[in-house]
Amino acid sequence: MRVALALGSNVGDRMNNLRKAVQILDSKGVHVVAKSDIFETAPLGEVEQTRFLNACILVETSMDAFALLNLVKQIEKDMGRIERWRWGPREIDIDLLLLENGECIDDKRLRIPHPEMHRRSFVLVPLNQIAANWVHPQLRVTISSLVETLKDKDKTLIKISSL
Ligand code: PH2
Ligand code: MG
Ligand code: MG
Repeated sequence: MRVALALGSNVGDRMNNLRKAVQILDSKGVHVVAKSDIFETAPLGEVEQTRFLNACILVETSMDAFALLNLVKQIEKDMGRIERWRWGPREIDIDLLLLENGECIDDKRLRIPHPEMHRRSFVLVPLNQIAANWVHPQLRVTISSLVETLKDKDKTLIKISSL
């Protein structure tokens, strides 16, 4: 199964946090097959907080989506993420976005496609670098056409580095 994941960090060494998450996933047998660039993005949420670094990756795994969810939650914890408020600062956030086969999941622990992904430039812009022709199974449009729907000012994220 191929899965698109979003990575975000705005606490500590943000770039190192993103890279470490990729390394740990790879070491756990979740094969990273594509990586976007790293972008610096304005925080979405109610309170003032540090700017995020965001990126997306595609992984190939034999795990099902729930096993992968358990793994990413464990990695977040092992990397020192502590519970704060919703949309608050985080050392590392790893979100399941889309399954390549178009499967949808609507569970209280996991919703795929990620319910906010189509509105978030910090997800769509990096994802468009590595999965432009993946289709959002509910909206029935490609990632590249979702990027088109963003306002111009949101499309221009600051590219920091490769992942
Ligand atoms: N994640 C959030 C809330 N706000 N803002 C940016 N720029 N990047 C994120 O990854 C992010 C956010 C909750 O997951
Ligand atoms: Mg998130
Ligand atoms: Mg999350």
